Amino acid sequence: MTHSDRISNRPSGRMNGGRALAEMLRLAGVGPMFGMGGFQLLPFYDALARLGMRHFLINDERCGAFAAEAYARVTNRPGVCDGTLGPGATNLVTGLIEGLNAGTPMIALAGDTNRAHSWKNMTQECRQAEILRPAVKELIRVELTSRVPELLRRAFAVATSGRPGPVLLDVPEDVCHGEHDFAPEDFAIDPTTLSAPARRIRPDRTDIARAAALIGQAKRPLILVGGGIHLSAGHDALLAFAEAQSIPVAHTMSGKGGIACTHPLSTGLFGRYSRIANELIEASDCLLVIGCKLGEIATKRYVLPPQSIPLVHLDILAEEIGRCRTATVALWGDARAGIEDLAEALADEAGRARAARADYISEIPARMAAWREEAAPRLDSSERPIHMARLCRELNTVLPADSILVADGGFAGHWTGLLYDTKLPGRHFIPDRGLASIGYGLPGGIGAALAAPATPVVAITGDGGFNMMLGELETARRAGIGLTIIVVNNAASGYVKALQHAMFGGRYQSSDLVEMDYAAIARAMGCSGIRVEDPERLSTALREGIAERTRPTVLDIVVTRDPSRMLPAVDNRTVEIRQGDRVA
Ligand SMILES: Cc1ncc(C[n+]2csc(CCOP(=O)(O)OP(=O)(O)O)c2C)c(N)n1
Ligand SMILES: [Mg+2]
Repeated sequence: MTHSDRISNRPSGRMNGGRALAEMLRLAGVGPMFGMGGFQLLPFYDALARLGMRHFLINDERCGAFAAEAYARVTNRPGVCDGTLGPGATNLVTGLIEGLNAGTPMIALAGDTNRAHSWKNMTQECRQAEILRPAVKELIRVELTSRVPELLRRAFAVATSGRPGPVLLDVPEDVCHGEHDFAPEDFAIDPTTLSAPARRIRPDRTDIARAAALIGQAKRPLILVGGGIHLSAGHDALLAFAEAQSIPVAHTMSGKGGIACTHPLSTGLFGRYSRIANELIEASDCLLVIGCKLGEIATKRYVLPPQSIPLVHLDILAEEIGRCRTATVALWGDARAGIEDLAEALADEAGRARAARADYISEIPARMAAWREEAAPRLDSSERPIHMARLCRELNTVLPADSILVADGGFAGHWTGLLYDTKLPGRHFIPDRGLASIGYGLPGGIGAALAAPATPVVAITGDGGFNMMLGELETARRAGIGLTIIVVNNAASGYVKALQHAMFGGRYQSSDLVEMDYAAIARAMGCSGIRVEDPERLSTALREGIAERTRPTVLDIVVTRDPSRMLPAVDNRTVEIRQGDRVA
């Protein structure tokens, strides 16, 4: 339904708060929603049924929030999830904080107590608004049924404007069940607030001129791009600018896909794990940081980039600029708008800049080729159990260009962050780096698959993360989605075990998992399941998973059990462990 169809079809008359919530979400054209019911929000559920809106029961509200978060990353439209009073609401916390830290637009509904009985120890009652408030960009308490449309309008505006983020509507039972006489004009929504970025702010012109002067005179400028490029949908502007000025691009895990990893100007991941990007940072004479907080992983615990290198920092959140590294020039604004302004300011210089930097940019493919040669024994390894680098190589070869790879918080994300190559710009790699919880992979894959039904979606997760979320395989099967889930089966909480190996003399405590056959479990749950122990079988298994369009496929990949070889940093030889160091 188009927006104009929706607004010509406004409801009116007497209805309960739950119906008003659903009518507003229908007007906003939201995608599939995720939640688990309870008495407080049942009028909302009933309205969804009557209106024929898509809503998926999940088996843990945390997963509903993760799925909604991933849905939002694929579409830039707010993902919607809900939880009932008390435990339903508190289970949303982890997923909402992922969205808060990653800047993802989301709208969450939480049922709350009937105000006639609040604070009388109602069943499931707790101080949920206080628990949830710091987990969201804004918590809106809905005190009157009549205000439901107005406050949902606000929720969209807050979720998609400035730095996007989650908004929680806390809805008391009596507001949801209570009725009000609505007029058609009550149901209105600003179409500009339905996807991020709702509005664009441009950096100050004087600051743009200063930044342009700095970049213009640089011999070895380098762009460091973070997840903000996706939120701003600035991919075309970034590529045009990088090519016009001959400036290579390095990315964080969230910024992967700012430009395609396969582009000759892409220097890959920088920070804790790097192929060639960290050495290019060290050798740079001007850094342009775009939509990136320069957090712990991006800066290798705040040692990169060196203070001596001039740095231009473009970000939508003014207060993030300079938090971890002093900016020589601060550009406060939208990533795409800021890049466009820099491109314009430097347009007359472009020809001269390209000529001057020809040797510099020709280094990038050469360095990448040298890195590839050095990494070849790992990328091409035929060892059993399977080497993680070999798995990443197979993903690079088999996944079609438009695929989306959702990566879980542990090793799955770090290995693919370093070694997976997106072939197109855009959100083709989705790691949960907002809060880096394990367990995001499967529910995130569900959200991404529902957001892009025609696109191959692969979720990669550790066995520990998968154990946390096993119940959601039932959700994925019920939803009938052709999601491929790769379980990196190392029979361990591997990250913890690897650190215990490296730093505590191999005293392993609570880091082993029992050997499981996740493919057999998947089959028992009515999904497709393939266990892969031989690296030569990887590509066929991946192709089978991608070809299965109506039910999930679990690929149970048996990888190394040797804790000395689990960390990507060990394998790429950038790690130096000293007492007290955080190596991963
Ligand atoms: C909810 C949560 N608990 C704990 C951690 C810390 N942590 C990071 S990776 C990891 C190991 C997870 O094991 P698994 O999912 O099997 O991944 P592996 O490291 O073995 O690849 C842990 C416990 C976390 N990130 N999130
Ligand atoms: Mg594991």
